[in-house]
Amino acid sequence: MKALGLLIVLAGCFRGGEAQFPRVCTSDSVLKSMECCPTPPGFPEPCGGPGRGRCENIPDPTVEEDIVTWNDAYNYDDRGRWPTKFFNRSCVCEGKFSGYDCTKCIWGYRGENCETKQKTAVRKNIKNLSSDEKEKFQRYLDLAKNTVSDIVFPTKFLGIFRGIKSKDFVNVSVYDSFVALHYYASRFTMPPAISGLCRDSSECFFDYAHEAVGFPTWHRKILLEIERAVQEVNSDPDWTLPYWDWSAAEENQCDICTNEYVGANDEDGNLDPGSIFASWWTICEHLPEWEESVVKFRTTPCDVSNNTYWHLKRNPGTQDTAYFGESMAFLPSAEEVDFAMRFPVYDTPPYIRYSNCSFRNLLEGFADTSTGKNHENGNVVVFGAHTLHNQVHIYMNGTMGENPTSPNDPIFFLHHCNVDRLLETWMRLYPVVESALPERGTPPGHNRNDYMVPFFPPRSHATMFKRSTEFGYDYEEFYEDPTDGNDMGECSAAVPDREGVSPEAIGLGVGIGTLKIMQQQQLSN
Ligand SMILES: *[C@@H]1O[C@H](CO)[C@@H](O)[C@H](O)[C@H]1NC(C)=O
Ligand SMILES: *[C@@H]1O[C@H](CO)[C@@H](O)[C@H](O)[C@H]1NC(C)=O
Ligand SMILES: *[C@@H]1O[C@H](CO)[C@@H](O)[C@H](O)[C@H]1NC(C)=O
Ligand SMILES: *[C@@H]1O[C@H](CO)[C@@H](O)[C@H](O)[C@H]1NC(C)=O
Ligand SMILES: CC(=O)N[C@H]1CO[C@H](CO)[C@@H](O)[C@@H]1O
Ligand SMILES: CC(=O)N[C@H]1CO[C@H](CO)[C@@H](O)[C@@H]1O
Ligand SMILES: [Cu+2]
Repeated sequence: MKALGLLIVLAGCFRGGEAQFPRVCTSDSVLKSMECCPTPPGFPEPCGGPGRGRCENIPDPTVEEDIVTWNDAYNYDDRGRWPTKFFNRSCVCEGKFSGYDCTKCIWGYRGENCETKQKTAVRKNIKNLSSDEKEKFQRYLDLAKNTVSDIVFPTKFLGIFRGIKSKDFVNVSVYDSFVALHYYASRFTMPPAISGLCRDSSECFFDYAHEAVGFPTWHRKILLEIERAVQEVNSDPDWTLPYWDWSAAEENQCDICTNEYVGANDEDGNLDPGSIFASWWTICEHLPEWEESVVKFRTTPCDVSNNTYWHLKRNPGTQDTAYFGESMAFLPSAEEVDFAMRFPVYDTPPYIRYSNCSFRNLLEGFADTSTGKNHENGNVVVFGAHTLHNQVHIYMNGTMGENPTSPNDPIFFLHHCNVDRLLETWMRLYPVVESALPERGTPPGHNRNDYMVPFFPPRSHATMFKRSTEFGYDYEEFYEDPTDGNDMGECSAAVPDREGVSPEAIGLGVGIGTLKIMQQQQLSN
């Protein structure tokens, strides 16, 4: 196994995009000041100065009534009221500039002054890549895996004690910075002393990227960030992340689990030495908190620089079906995707994994693709309870199966690129209005204007809820119009009239048709 010391350091060449935390902002004096407004190299002023960027106070968008409901999370968890536990000032860039010190361009623009609109980038089906492009995909990711990032991560929680120090932050590679980012956003359990305050188990953990309404927007952001990072590390601004259309895979089995793509594996789930990914280490796996508990909760961050112990595991199709259900031996089908696509309502209260008749919850995979409803029973895994996005993770039976650390496997980004393509398909079928995202009442970090944890400088979910072309990218192909079928399972009675209802007229953070569905739910409750 390689250690971080062996990483290729590109003489300070690589400069991260928008993630926690720029190394330059983790000196003791900067941490103490709570102001992360670096002066970019060659510029006289923080954030580049007039015309490029300025240092401003970070507003706290937290809805007060939510704090009452989720008090312990907002107060204990460092991620609550993100990022104000760490920084209260950051760069606000002007014009088309972006990044933590305003030295980058917003998506879709490039050039010295970021004024050149680039041609829309097209994310391709990985099965359609030329052999040259396939080789590049592997080589580019591998270089990102072996280059030090200028983004660092804390190995501690501030917790109720304050005062995190420079020495509590560690280096990671560019690729691993995205694993670490995802890990940091994922499920943390409250320590027993504090979890005593939770009303039920669903309130005793907090996940800023999953199991709630912010899942698609959060993952759209991480894809854009890693795509940009891979481009920069490899000096190829035209590279795009491919997607893997798992619903089109032959016999619903992994058709890219070969050395041509992400690597073949043996029967123990180890990658074939002929794959470049066989040499990849993984971080944050097999922590004691996971091994001890079926639900694999954790209470502490991990040392993301510790990369000497574990490597990738993948064993598609061999999942324990007695526990997870028969469907976990297969990838989700195109019919199931079509089913989800018929749901015009983006999300439904309470905007979590128990939401019924919600496009978001179907896509994320906590709703049954024949009924449209969640049918879990607390933390007990129910057969068939995991579909679409979740099913792909579990099916892989390995590193991908543990949600917090799943991005260790490069197939994660191909999978999520496809999930984003499904989101984009939905966005082209139904009106994309900000009011589809709830303004309040979600778990911490998932409201429309909440900042996505732990991206930095802060950026809300609402800013990601736009068509992909607004971010300068598009997909090679979309799903066919699924509106030709009309089966919506147990939600069918609520099939909305697609004509003539303006989402604005409905108001209250819901899209077309929601009103009827909500009325229907009230009737059936
Ligand atoms: C930001 O935090 C610093 C350090 O605690 C404090 O001195 C300063 O007043 C804060 N600024 C704002 C705008 O809250
Ligand atoms: C982290 O990486 C930077 C840049 O390569 C280096 O200057 C610094 O010494 C590293 N820190 C640690 C703790 O290894
Ligand atoms: C790295 O992680 C392994 C496995 O969890 C652990 O045994 C080891 O003590 C860790 N090393 C350090 C330096 O923390
Ligand atoms: C979702 O539907 C299931 C099955 O009908 C029901 O038990 C559950 O209470 C519903 N959940 C919500 C949040 O309404
Ligand atoms: C645009 C294009 O060539 N699309 C093809 C990509 O590969 C899939 C699956 O192999 C084909 O179905 C598409 O036609
Ligand atoms: C890594 C992993 O999840 N391995 C599991 C794969 O599936 C078998 C059962 O089919 C389990 O025993 C392994 O633990
Ligand atoms: Cu995720």
